[in-house]
Amino acid sequence: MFLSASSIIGKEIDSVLLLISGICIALFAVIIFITLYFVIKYSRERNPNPTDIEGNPPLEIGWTVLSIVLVLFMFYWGWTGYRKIKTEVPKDAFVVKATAQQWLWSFDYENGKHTNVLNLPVNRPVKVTLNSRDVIHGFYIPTFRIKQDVVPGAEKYIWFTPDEEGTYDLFCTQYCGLGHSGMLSKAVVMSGEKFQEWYSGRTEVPKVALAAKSIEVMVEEGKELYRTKGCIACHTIDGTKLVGPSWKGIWGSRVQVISAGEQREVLVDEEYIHRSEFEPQADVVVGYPPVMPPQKGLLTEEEIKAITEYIKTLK
Ligand SMILES: [Cu+2]
Repeated sequence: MFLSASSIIGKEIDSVLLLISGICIALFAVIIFITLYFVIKYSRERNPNPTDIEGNPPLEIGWTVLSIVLVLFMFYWGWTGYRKIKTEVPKDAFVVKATAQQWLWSFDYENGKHTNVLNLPVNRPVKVTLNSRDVIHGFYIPTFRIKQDVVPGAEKYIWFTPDEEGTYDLFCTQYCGLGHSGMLSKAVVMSGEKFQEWYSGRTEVPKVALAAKSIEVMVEEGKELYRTKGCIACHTIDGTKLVGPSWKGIWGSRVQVISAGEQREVLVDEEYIHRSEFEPQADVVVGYPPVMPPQKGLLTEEEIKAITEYIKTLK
């Protein structure tokens, strides 16, 4: 029929919507039918002398009461679902802290895991607490049928139970600045075992192995980080200007930057890329706004190296 929901509450919301739409379509058909019937029955040809129609109390009371009951029934069904979303968070809900900032999402788990995609176990209630580092953002996962504004300084949350495994879109729904349309992420719903394996860290590459990584592996990782860490929202790889300069061909080039109010020329090398990640405001490329969020705490040294290797390949 249409794209079905992938959460328990989502399926309930869909059935309420379907029921209300069904009632509306049925009423519409009845009203149109009766209207046409009277237009024909009382046309001038069939009814040359206008008929004086008196009121009909039983009929009038009947449709008034019936309409009230119908509207209250729809309200009740919608209200109970809404109340569920807003209040009844199950005690055993899995808690994830989501942080929105211009222009990326990050997620913190109770055991210290930190990601840019929302990893979740299937069939377990999840409570996502919502925090903003800057402006108002909107947390929206269409397939779960949930949406909640993320307001700086306010404690907001949303909860749901994903009941189908898969990878789903996660959007920001409040216009939050130049990179808004690129503020995308994913919700990945996995089986309980698969999730536990990831959550307990058994699938992670041990730290010692990192030193031995080949350049090819690092380039691939950099490419992945470019998308998952939100770089893609502001930097293109095809030369197009976006909020920030394109990465195409910058490696080894000389760029004009503003450093502490003064213009100077710098070489794009490892040191410059590192500084641009951790202190983006230190050197701002001429012609671009100083809006990049510092990546300290969001990117590790290894990840910056991987991104640097990736940038080197963008000739
Ligand atoms: Cu946003």
